[in-house]
Amino acid sequence: MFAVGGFGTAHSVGEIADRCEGGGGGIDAAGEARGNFLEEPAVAVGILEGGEGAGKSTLIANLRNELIARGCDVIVTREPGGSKLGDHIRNCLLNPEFGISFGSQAELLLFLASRAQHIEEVIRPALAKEKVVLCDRFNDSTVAYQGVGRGLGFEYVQQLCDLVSDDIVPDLTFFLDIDPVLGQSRIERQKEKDTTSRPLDRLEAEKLEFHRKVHSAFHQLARNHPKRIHVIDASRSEEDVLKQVLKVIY
Ligand code: T5A
Repeated sequence: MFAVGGFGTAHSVGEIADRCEGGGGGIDAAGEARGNFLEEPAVAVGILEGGEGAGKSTLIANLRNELIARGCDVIVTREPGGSKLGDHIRNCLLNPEFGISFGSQAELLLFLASRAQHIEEVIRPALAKEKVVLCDRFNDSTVAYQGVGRGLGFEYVQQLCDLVSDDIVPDLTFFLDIDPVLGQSRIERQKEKDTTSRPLDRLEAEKLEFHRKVHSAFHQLARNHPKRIHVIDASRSEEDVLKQVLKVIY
């Protein structure tokens, strides 16, 4: 989750749960939603990170429903994208049919441009309205994919991310940990089932070696930020993945 209340202050997991359950909110033993969740002025943003096919989109939909059922005012957003400009940048970055090649530095700066706009247009206003923001990917993806996958440098990319995201500091991040081969096989299965689905995007189409580097970078990030980043075993069932995440939040 992103900073709650004053940005840039890291909040403990317990604090987020308290805030969400403050004022008697939450789900009681009979499964009923109780009272107002965010009684105190409090906002949180949860980040989901991980490799391809880890199940972020699936989890974010399930988590959103769960938080709404518990009385949270939730918005779901993603990167790259989340804003009109961001969606254009997303298309340019990921759509292989876009047909323009660019170097790693330009790729990095486009991801960061999308983030800057997303923060200004979506995240800050949502935080100001005391919403819970669930975001599919954020800074850690940039460090893992561009810093390590593309080889631009872990520290260098981390510093640029910090500059762009300024005082927006996640409280909680869930790294959906999955072996890249299993992630890839999920995507292939999905494509076999839905023949109208989009072709592999530019990053998905990278070689296994690239995805292995990205995967190990996420592990490095989790070791560097053990309080913020929670490693979730994403090879488990959808229900089990959601349970692991809820156990951290509540
Ligand atoms: N990127 C992004 C960068 O390089 N730098 C950056 O700074 C940022 C922000 C974004 C791409 O951009 C890169 C990373 C990415 O390559 P994206 O679409 O946002 O692209 O991210 P993807 O990882 O490509 O998203 P996917 O939709 O492919 O994967 P998800 O969301 O992780 O997985 P999901 O939920 O769609 O599930 C995939 C399949 O698996 C099944 C689902 O039903 C689906 O069929 N599934 C499960 N099966 C079994 N058990 C489970 N627990 C399952 N959960 C889901």
